[in-house]
Amino acid sequence: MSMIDLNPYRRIEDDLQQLAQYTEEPTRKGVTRRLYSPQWAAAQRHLVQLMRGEGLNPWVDAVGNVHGRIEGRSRHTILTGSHFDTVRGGGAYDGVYGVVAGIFALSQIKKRCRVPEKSLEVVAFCEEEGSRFPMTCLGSRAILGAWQPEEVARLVDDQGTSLFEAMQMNGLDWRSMGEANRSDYEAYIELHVEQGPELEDAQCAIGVVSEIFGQERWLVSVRGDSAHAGTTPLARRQDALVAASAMVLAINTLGYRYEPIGIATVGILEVIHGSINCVPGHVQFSVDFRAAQDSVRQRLADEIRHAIEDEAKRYGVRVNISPKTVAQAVPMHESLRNTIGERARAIGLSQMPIASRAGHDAQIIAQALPTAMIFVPSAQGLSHHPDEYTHRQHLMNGSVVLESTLEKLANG
Ligand code: HGY
Ligand code: MN
Ligand code: MN
Ligand code: MN
Repeated sequence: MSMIDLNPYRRIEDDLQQLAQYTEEPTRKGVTRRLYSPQWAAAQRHLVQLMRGEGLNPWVDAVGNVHGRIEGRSRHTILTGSHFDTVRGGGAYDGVYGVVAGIFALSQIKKRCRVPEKSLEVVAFCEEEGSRFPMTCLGSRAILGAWQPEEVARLVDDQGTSLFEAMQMNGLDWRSMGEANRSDYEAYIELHVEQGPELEDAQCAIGVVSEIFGQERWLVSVRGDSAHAGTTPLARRQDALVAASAMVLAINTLGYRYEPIGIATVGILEVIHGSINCVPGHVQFSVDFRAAQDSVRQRLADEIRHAIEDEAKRYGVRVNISPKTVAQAVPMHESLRNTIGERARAIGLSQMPIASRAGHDAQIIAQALPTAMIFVPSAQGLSHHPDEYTHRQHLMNGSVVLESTLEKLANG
């Protein structure tokens, strides 16, 4: 590292702190920036300014992704970037680190070699988390044309606002969504915080992602019978919450059984019209489950479904399972992985292969283009958490490896 002047890279952390101020819940710790909210729109404008300041001629596409570009001798384009939405109460690094570092990498390359052989582009994807509408990776799906109009037309948030209405409020027209689709991309490199503890535990600077776990999200509705909390004998109840609790525990037991090749989580559980003196009659909960291979995810899905149905029978309640989203497991591109590994080695950084248990835009893009990911350590493995943190040195390390990889891919 000693040969590289890292001083200019320090601003990446400052930029991330500035972006963290665009949050829907300013009184709550952490960052909440869901798709098409006013704070999302403010962050989008900030990113446009940032790219403009670096001479990357930014533009916003038909779904709200922000792009910046260096025109090379050829139109063939190497793409980098990540997303700038967050989960509720998320951190300041997940997603937007890859965007800011990508902008910075392009600006450095532009200063050094005015016209690269291939074009370079950075994209800030509008949405990856699925934290407002029940769909993930809208931004990356849109640039690949990998979305179904019927599916997108049905999306509604928990306030009853449709995706199309939310787009309209941001000056976007869903009828033009197809225009975000591009065919000049040749490869995609995404830099991201690890979001887990492996790199920190191994004291390793750079993770070269080997594969991304596939994941599925379900919504489960449990219907029993609401009743009086004082007068209804326990044995006569059809308590939807007690049944759902048994289901949650069964899903957790399956998670333990599949770890480390699979994992399962209930993240939302809600008593519909619950009240303190009523036996709960209707409960809804989410299931998020993931696996390294699609065949394993399929097996896990069957077992979760069985467990839910078994508990429903035991407690005399009815269940309805609606699958919401699926993303397939994907390996990362071997020669791109090698290039990242070589660049990290040349810079003198330690590295290791690592599987991603988190979902990423790279997971969608890998289905169409050679794709790879670079990870840097997350303090205590925390992510989707207000205390998500990556040390400035790690932020700089990842940026240098990204920049070096992009330059290599653009110039050969
Ligand atoms: O949920 C995920 O894996 C990702 O962080 N969106
Ligand atoms: Mn992310
Ligand atoms: Mn995330
Ligand atoms: Mn069974």
